[in-house]
Amino acid sequence: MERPITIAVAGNPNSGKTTVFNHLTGARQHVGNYPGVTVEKKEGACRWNGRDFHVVDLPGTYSLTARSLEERVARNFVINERPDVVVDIVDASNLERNLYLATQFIELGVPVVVALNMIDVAESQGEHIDEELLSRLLGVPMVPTVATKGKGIDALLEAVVSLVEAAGGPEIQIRYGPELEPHIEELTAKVEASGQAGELNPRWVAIKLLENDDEVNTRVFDDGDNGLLEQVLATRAHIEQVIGDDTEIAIADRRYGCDY
Ligand code: BGO
Repeated sequence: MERPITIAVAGNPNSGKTTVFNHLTGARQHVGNYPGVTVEKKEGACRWNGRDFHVVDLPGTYSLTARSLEERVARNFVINERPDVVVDIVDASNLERNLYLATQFIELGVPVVVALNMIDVAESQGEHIDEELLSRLLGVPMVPTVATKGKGIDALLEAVVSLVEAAGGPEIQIRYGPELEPHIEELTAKVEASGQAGELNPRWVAIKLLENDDEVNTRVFDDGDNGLLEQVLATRAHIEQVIGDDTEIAIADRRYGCDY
């Protein structure tokens, strides 16, 4: 028998995540806590088109910077439990803000399907979203949904199954423009050579080090001095001097797709 496909349902608060989760799992769900923390963990199951799915509802987050408990829980689940697919529920009527989280899953290198939820709201505001173009630009499947009506949920599961069968992660890399890219690439090579990334994507680790991410700092630097720390500090200082902004802000701005 084929093993169930594990889906982690992610998204900004109020994107319709719970509505999608309920549609997928119906009454087949139970509530517990993520290990060691008082963050509620909803899990459920569904069967569709002859396949079984294990569905985990991640805490609603705007980002994966691991600054809040919810972000840490969502990020660690994806990194440590390695769900087959992250289904990122995006509020299509508030696309720019919601795609910020999607870019971070893409950067993590995990298989992602984006649900363009609340497409009814976007359309009622006169917006037309070209999901094929958006899908090509971000390198991940995009499925329009109206979760309250169950519209697009079958197509969402179909996209999940296709992705699992193709065993594919995102096809593109989020790029950070000519000022930051050379530094990210140089640091990525150093992270790779150091062997400190473990099973993580070295480019993701390099970006997180530049962002001064506490958890990644601990993971990489607690093993003693491996030469990376000096490089990270020097790169950060250089970026701040050239761009005139904090490195973390410079990275976030470019992730939002400002024109650089
Ligand atoms: C209320 N379309 C529309 N129009 N609404 C949607 C869609 C969609 O595709 N998907 C979800 N909603 P959650 P998080 C509500 O609860 O799933 C609505 O935080 C109300 N409640 O019904 O909770 C959904 O889990 C009173 O709306 O989001 C919900 O991500 C009046 O979006 C809201 C109006 O969905 C958030 C709406 C008492």
